[in-house]
Amino acid sequence: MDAHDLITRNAAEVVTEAEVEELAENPEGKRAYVGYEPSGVLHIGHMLGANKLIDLQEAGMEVVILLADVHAYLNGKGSFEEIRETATRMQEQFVAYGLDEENTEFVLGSEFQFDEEYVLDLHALELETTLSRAERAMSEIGSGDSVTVSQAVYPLMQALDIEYLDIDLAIGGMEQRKVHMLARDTLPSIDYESPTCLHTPLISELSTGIGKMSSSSGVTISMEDSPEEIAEKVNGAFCPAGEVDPEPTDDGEERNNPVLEIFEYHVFPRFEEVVVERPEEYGGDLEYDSYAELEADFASGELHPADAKPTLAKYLDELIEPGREKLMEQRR
Ligand code: IYR
Repeated sequence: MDAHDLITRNAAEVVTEAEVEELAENPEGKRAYVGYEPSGVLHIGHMLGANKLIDLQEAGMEVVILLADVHAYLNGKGSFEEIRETATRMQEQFVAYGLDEENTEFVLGSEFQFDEEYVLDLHALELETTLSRAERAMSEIGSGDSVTVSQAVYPLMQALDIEYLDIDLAIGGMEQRKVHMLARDTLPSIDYESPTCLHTPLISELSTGIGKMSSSSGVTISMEDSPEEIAEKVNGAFCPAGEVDPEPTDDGEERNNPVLEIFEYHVFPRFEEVVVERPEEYGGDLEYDSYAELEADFASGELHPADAKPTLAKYLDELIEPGREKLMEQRR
C-alpha cells in the first residue's frame, strides 16, 4: 500500500483532499496527532483512532498522542488530580494495544497549556470567536446539558494545540469535525495556518444499528470486557442476514450494520487474513484477506450472522487481550 492509501484508508473524510495529497508525497517525519480526554479504560473508539495512528506510523509519520488532561477538566470529567492519574494508565494501554512505543510521543496537555505564550494566544482566539460558534463546535463533545464557559474555551484550546505541538495532520473521530473546522477558520486570524485534518468514522450503536456507539450510553466494548462479555455483546448485535445497508426503521431512522463496520474498521486493518471457522457440513472454513470479500459473502448469504458474530468476537478479543492484561495489572 502506498503512503496516500495508508494515510487515507478507512477515513470518513479528509480536509482537504489536496492538502493530504501533498502531505502523502513526503510523509517521512511529518507529525500527526490525536487527543483524548484521559479516562481509565480504553474503549473501542480509542482503538479505532489507534488503528489510524498505526497506519500513519507505517507511512513514516511521527505520531503524537495528547492526553488532554486540562480539556477533560474543562469538560467536567472530575478533579484535576483524578484525571492526571488516569492519563498514565491510558498511555500504557495504548502501547499494549500495539502502538510503536519508540515512535509515539505522549504529551500531557498541562505540560504546555499553561505557558504564558499559549494563554495569550488563547485570549487572542477568544477575541476572534463568538460564543455561539464555540458552542456549536462542542455539540458532539460537551458533557452536560448546557455549555459552560469552560466548554466554550475548550475548542479554542484544541485549535491551539495543533500549533503548539507543531502538527501537520490533526486526527479525530467525526465528532471532532466541528472543532477542527473552527480551528481552520479562526487560526488564520491570529496568523497561524489552517490545519489539515482527517476524521475517522464512528461505529453504529451495537445493539440497534441506530445512531452512533458512545462510551456514555448504550452498549460499548472496552478493554474491561472479558472474552465472554465480548462474545455476549457481539452476539446481541444488530446484524440482519444479507443486509450490508439495512433498511431504515419504520420511523425513517437510518440503520447500519455494526458487525460489518467493526470487521472493516477494527479487524481487517490489523489482521492479514480472517478465517471463519465452520463445520464441514455447513461448507467448511471461509478465508478472507480483505473486507470487500467478506462483505460480498455476507451480502450473498454465503456468510451468515451466526458465523460472522463468533468470528468477530474472537478477533476483537485478540485485539483487546493485551490491553486487558495491562488494565488488570494496573488494578492490582
Ligand atoms: N476533544 C477530544 C479531546 C481533545 C482532542 C484534541 I486533537 C485536543 O487537542 C484536545 C482535546 C475529545 O473529545 O476527547
